[in-house]
Amino acid sequence: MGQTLTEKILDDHLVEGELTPGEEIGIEIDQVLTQDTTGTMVWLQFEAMGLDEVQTEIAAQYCDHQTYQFDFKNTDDHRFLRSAAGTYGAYFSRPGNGICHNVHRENFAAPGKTMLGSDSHTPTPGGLGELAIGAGGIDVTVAMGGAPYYIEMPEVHSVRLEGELPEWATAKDVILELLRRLSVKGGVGKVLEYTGPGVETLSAPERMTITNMGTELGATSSIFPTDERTREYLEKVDREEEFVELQPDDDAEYADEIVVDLSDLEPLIAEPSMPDNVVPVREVAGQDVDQVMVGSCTNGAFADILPAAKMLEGREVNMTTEMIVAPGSKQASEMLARQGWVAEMMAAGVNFSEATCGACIGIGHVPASDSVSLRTFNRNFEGRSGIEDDNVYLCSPEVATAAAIKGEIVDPRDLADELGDLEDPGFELPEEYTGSKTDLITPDEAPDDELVKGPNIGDVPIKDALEADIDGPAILKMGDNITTDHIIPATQDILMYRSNIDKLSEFTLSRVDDTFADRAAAADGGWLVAGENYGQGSSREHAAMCPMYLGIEGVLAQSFARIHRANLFNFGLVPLLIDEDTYEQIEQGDDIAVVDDVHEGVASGKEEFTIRVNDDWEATATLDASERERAMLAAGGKLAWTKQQAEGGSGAAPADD
Ligand code: MIC
Ligand code: SF4
Repeated sequence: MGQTLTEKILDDHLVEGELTPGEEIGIEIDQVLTQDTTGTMVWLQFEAMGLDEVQTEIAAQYCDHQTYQFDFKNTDDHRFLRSAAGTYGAYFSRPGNGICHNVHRENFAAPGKTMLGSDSHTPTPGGLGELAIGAGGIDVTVAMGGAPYYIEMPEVHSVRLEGELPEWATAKDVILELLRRLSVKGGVGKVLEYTGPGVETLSAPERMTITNMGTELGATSSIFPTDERTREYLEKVDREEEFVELQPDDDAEYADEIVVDLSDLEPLIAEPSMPDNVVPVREVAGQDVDQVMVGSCTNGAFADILPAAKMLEGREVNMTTEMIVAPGSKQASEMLARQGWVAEMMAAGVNFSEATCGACIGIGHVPASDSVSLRTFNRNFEGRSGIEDDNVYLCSPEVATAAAIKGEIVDPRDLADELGDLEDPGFELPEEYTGSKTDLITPDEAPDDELVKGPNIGDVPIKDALEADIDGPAILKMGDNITTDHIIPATQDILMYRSNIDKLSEFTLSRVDDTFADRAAAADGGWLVAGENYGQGSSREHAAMCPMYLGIEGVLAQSFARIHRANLFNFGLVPLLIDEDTYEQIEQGDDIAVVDDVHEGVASGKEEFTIRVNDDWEATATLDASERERAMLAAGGKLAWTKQQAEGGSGAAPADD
């Protein structure tokens, strides 16, 4: 039987297991990526594991999420990260050089490689045929130490693209259409592999908008085959020699297929406050818009900003709307500046931002109260923009710019009719990517060879081994689709404590219930209870680490998002699945005891545990876990397990060896 492209790359990197969906496989990782807000923990864990040198072909540390450095704590984090990259042998991308996914694709992403990154949008280079997966920091640490990455073999689904995008429809509309059809849970447990004749109509940056936002579907990864369009991009970034032609076999078998006819697409928009609330732009036209932002790792590339610049040539941003452009990389800023587009946009009324994540997580450009913001980003979870009850819409740069011109949401096709001289700017790649490399420090030229830790850099918390009994209150009951932005928000006031778990944990779940952290710390253990897709969104392991630090012992949920589920195992919290009836019956404050010996059950492979609620009724809760996950959980988490293994004689090597 023929292989899918995903299977080919996995086969090439397989060190353990078989490529059967649902089975655990171990794969070799070629590249790792980490960023400032997850990276400090990655390197502290690298140090705690006694590892002394990066083992992957490429490891790159980016400083991108909080580059304004409002507080010495962020600057200290960046200083620590530079020292860690130098000490252990990683590339270091200085604050302001750009968003990790953008800088990585410009400099390192290559067809056929595998990558693990401590950021959920790591799959972006899937648009260049790289199989890239987002993970919690400690998984990245271990992979960087040279050990395989273990993952449940995903199902490979084909997204067959047919036809060609009509005027004013863009790559963003392709992924919004998939979100409309499949929802934020639709990709869980799957790799989405793009196939069909429509593929060749999309350039590599357009493909990367799609693979980037596959994360919002919950997909493990998204990938395109490689072809002349891939070669074209690699040539333009001066890495043509890294081109490899990669296609699935003609008789490859996919678990399922979804067909998208590109020629049927029209400008789409995700309404507040979930990326899958997608409707045609025309349905919400006429809505006043206070703020427009073009940028982020989804639509912040040079070729994404160029259409906005062209649309604004000789025009002005509406008086009642503020427009901000935040390029995804300094290279994009530099090229736009050298070609005169920055001046053109400024003259039209645009404010320019540093190449940073910033506003995407509520750092800078926070919308006004009771206002509407249109963004070309990938997430619009409630409150993420930095203000509660926000109204953030997600759309393409073309739709965003049309709104900036008109001052209200408008389908760009209608605006073109109205203005008479507005043309679809199309999607154009530069002749070559010419930005300077000054801000990317190679391991060879690193100025540091020892760690520099400011006062805000704390220790990595380690949990004790799992106990026999778990008996405690349901400290918080939540609904479906709780995001990691609910669990540990990433706004500036909170983000600056990412390296200081003692302080960070005070903010745990504050967006759901601001009494939670105090109540959890006061209780002697307890549970979190949630509906479907608990922990969707980011890869931040702090969303598991902080509840653990506050004494939470387990999470009862109807289902878990992939990365967060792994993070719960990594930090020793027992993730148990419950059915809808049990979820409905449990009330916040109920006392929940596991009847069985939890430690013994976890270690011995037991799947069904009995929970007794208020000493009154019982239900079954399921632990769906591999042997490796069980061993880790029983030990108290990945770090405790790794240390145990090292003490047991396997040396300083990561336990996954
Ligand atoms: C996000 O988009 O939510 C983030 C901020 O990039 C996170 C990483 C983090 O929380 O540090 C992600 O996507 O993993
Ligand atoms: Fe940065 Fe936003 Fe992309 Fe996350 S989604 S990496 S915060 S730009």
